[in-house]
Amino acid sequence: LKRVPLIAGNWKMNLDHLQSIAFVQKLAWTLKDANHDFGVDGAEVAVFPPFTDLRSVQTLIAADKLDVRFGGQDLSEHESGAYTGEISGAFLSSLDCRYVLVGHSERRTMHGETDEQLSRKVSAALTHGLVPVLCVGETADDLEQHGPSAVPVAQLKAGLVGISGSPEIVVAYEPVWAIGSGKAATPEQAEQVAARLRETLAEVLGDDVAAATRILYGGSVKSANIASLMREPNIDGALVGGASLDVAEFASISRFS
Ligand code: G2H
Repeated sequence: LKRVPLIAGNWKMNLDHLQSIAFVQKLAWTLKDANHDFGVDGAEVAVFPPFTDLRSVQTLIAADKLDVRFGGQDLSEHESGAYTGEISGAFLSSLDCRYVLVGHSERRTMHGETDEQLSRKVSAALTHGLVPVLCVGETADDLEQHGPSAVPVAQLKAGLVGISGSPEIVVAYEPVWAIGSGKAATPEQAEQVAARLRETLAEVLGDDVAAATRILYGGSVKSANIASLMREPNIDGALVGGASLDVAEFASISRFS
């Protein structure tokens, strides 16, 4: 079974709505110039702008029929109501988001998001037709105490509680020690955990879902390391932070070079 690679740019709290328009326009031109020659197998490209940029990004992508997907960086576990500051899955769907990040380590650590809450966010995303990109990953302490896969596997299992059938989800393995550090995991390290995550998907949701689900690596991905990561059999793309803010660099990553 062939999984279409996904190169996803997590802008975090960068680029306002005007900057986002300029960025997406330039990205589309850069990708077009390369004749859509994305990577070896042709990667899908997605961006995750701040919520306040989503309307601009949606409008531009629709108007210019750009081959770029987009999604939110988070969503509420709730449907609607008195949740000041929250954004629902329905709101994201209504803006044509295809994806939504769930449980990025910055949300887990800075906003205290728990595994229980994240499984409700995964359900909320699926309910609204969004593809959740469930982020998992261990800290340097976890790595020392429990080895490489234990925490990401536990987070994946916990995030899938209450999920059944054959949902489309994406899993992003982001070792916390590699995020924004300039020090990515080696392809071998990333592959070892990705393989365990795929086994876990098979245990929880069955072989077909495990075979179809894309597993991304995230943490200091750049054009200089993407090719070696993409050579690993269980790595189907990347969630890119800092390097996704530079159009040329992000376009280069989307071509795995
Ligand atoms: C991990 C990653 C994007 P960076 O947070 O999700 O960021 O590529 O800057 O390490």
